[in-house]
Amino acid sequence: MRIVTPLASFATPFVLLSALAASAAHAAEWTMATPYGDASFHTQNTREFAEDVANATDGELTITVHSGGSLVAHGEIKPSVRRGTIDAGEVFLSVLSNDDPIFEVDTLPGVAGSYDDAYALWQATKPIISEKFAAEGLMPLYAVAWPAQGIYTGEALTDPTQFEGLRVRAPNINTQRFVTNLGGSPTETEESDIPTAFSTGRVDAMITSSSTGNAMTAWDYVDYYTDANLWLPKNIVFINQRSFDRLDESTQQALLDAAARAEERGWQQSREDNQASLAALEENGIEVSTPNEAVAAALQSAGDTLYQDWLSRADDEAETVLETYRQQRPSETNGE
Ligand code: PCA
Repeated sequence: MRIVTPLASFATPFVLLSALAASAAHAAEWTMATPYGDASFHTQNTREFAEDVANATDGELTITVHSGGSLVAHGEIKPSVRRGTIDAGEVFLSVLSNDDPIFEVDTLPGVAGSYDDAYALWQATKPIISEKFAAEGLMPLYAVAWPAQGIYTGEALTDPTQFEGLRVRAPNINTQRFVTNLGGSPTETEESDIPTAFSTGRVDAMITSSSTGNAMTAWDYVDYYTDANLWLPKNIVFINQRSFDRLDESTQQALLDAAARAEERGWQQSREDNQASLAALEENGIEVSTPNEAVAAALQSAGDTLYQDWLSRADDEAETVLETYRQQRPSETNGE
């Protein structure tokens, strides 16, 4: 309540200042963690999202993005957002596969091998993924695909027997299983640890995208990229539901609108970054090719095993969602 005094004219600057202080105290300052470095288009998109939110809310909500796993390690991001230690996080969705097999639906071969299909898969699985997040007090904001995954090697990959004993860096458990199915020896390695893994000789090869190969200057360690179009896995950005509930309605809406823009921008950036990164790999001396018949057959068979393995773990709801997606996916309906 404002107390009117005869000294009101003197009090005016004070009242103004307190009003400012009150609105500053009311403004929300969020902390967000992502495991990916600043060279990744995902991180660039996320930073743009944070700026967009600050502008759209006139500073009522600011999000400070800590990249490269600098604040919270990848495996701790979801638990930290759940606890509310941080408000927002970004993770490689499929690293959550131990929580539920549905989270690795985008790292299965033969399910979605193009951007259009990958986007349709996200639309089809979003409700069930959101439901699982909600059960933990989390709210997904947006998800963006990486370019298709391929294989970086020191030698030209011409014969599937080359996988035997090959130490391959993989970004998640499913890719590790895939490497094992091929006869290789997988190691789960974070993006930020890729240079050390190669320079200390812990790995000889890696599975990732054109974008990550480019961002991590793969040409320092390997000479060949087999663009195998394995799958297009996603990153997901999510927040603590209680943090969201504390915002006023217009700030909530501004956040959701900025998230929708970030999702649209991110998928476009992914397509563009894929092209730019493939060119950058070649410019820096990496030979880019597609798998020959023998390698393709081995990838197919390793992938089939991976898929059967997933089916044996997934629940009925996940299988039903996947079946519905399969019937509606763009490559099915437009005859690609
Ligand atoms: N880059 C991330 C995830 C998938 C990708 O293309 C990585 O390799 O860690």
